[in-house]
Amino acid sequence: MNGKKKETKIVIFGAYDSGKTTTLENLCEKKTKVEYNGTTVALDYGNTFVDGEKIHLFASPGQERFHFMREILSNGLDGAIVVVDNSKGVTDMELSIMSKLEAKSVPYIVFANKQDLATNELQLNTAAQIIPTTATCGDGLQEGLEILLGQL
Ligand SMILES: Nc1nc2c(ncn2[C@@H]2O[C@H](COP(=O)(O)OP(=O)(O)O)[C@@H](O)[C@H]2O)c(=O)[nH]1
Ligand SMILES: [Mg+2]
Repeated sequence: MNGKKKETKIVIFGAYDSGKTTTLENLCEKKTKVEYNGTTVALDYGNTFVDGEKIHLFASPGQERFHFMREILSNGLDGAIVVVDNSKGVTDMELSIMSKLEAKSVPYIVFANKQDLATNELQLNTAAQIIPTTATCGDGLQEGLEILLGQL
């Protein structure tokens, strides 16, 4: 131990348009986006402090062609948030990310986002907790992050 305070790396996964960038922007005070025509091309980054601990948040691009970027972002992550657009339901890509996280024993939480538009409760065959969120107004985000941090 070098006496430095621990810093935590959280990666936000999810399909294209599920609300990852909006989630990150609402959780963080300082942020950087790499976008082209309004969509994330490389990554979003932001950080925040929870109970004095610095939390680094990265959001990955959802499209399949950015698979390599998700791999890079996943190096050394402490925990993950999977943002699902619950007005559309879970995608195969999100199910595959959840099974990879489980295989690597990475703690994660699912944000059932766009709750303002959703008509059903998100049902998943997972031990992970599912938190209803509305990223555009911030509902559920901070609570969800704190629940995840409590599991690390
Ligand atoms: N109604 C509603 N729209 C949302 C919510 N979260 C995100 N959006 C919208 O969904 C679109 C995609 O969001 P974005 O964060 O860019 O998705 P990303 O591709 O996962 O980064 C944007 O138009 C957001 O304003 C939500 O909770 N409710
Ligand atoms: Mg984005």
